[in-house]
Amino acid sequence: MIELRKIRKAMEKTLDPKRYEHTLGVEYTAAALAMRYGGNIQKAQLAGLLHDCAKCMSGDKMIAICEKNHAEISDVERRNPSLLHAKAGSYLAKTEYKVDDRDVICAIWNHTTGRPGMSLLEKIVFVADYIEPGRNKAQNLNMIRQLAFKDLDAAVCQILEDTLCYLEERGGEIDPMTRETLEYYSKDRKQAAGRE
Ligand code: DGI
Ligand code: FE
Ligand code: FE
Repeated sequence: MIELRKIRKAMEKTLDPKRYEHTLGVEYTAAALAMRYGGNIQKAQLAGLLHDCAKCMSGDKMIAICEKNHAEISDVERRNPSLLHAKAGSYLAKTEYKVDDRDVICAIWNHTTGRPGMSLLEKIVFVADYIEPGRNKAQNLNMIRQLAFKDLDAAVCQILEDTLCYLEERGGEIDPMTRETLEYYSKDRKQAAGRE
């Protein structure tokens, strides 16, 4: 396993101080969630540390990294290149930081919109990103922080609902994947409730 200490140093160099603090917050929150749900703690830390590694780049740079790697860039992503920091970051994790673990790469790739059928690690990074202690703006944060340690899928669902609500209020363009993920997790939960 790659040395976490080295990655931490690299992130301190490449990110601005606030983003670096956020990154450390996601690292240890992801570790705590991995403990709670029996996931791989080191992988959670690694994915947490690297999830925003492309965040401080320009939109053009992120587009260039994605094009170089032949990633499809949707129209929504082209209009909102900040969405691409997840995909660009996942390529950087592979090439610059030598991560070869598929699950870690996917957790970085999907950390902004989520995706239907996420692995445990993907859900952990998605949720840790939203609830780490440095976050203070989103509504329902206290509730979601508690929920995250009780029912991870329910937390994923609530985060997506609140994100969509925030984007709708703000007039932000919605990536279809954000909606698909919510549909998947709300359906899943309704079915589970029906079985009880
Ligand atoms: O990179 P972070 O700020 O730590 O967190 P993130 O990668 O989850 O990105 C958060 C931002 O992404 C937040 O402002 C909401 C936005 N976002 C999530 N889903 C969508 C979206 N933005 C747009 N335009 N469309 C989406 O579907
Ligand atoms: Fe991010
Ligand atoms: Fe983040």
